Amino acid sequence: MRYVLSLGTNIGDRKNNLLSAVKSLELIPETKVLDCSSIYETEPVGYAQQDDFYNIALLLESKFEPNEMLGICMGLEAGFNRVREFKNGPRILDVDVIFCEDKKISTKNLTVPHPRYFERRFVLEPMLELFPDGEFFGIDFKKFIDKIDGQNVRVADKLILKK
Ligand code: PH2
Ligand code: MG
Ligand code: MG
Repeated sequence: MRYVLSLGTNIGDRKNNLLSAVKSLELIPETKVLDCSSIYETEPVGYAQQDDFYNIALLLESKFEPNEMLGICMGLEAGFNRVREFKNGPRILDVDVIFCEDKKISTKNLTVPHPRYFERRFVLEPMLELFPDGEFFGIDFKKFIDKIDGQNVRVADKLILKK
């Protein structure tokens, strides 16, 4: 199955946090990181009094079902000793499932597509770099970008991954 994940961090060595997270994902069996966006430095959304984030989008191919992928993402966060202080607050690593192909999932623990992806430039711009047509499995996500006011993002760096 093909997944789009969004990763974010605004505590510590942000680039290194992203790099270690991607490396950990590459170690998961029958899971491949097919593509990775540039690193975007992004204004915090939702709670402004915190440092800017580094965000990336990833395209993954995995045999795991969405609820298992959620477990993988949460396991990654736990590996960084992430502490959940408050909603939208600072975090050392956040790994969110944005899309699983064109599946729609709504359970207690998981909503796919991600319930707020369309109002977040820090999710959409890195995704647009991976899918320049602005769509994923027929989902037109590009149309949302123009509706977003503000939320500055800029390409800040790149992760070098071996193919
Ligand atoms: N994540 C949030 C809330 N706000 N803002 C930016 N720029 N980047 C994020 O990853 C982010 C956020 C909740 O997960
Ligand atoms: Mg999130
Ligand atoms: Mg999350």
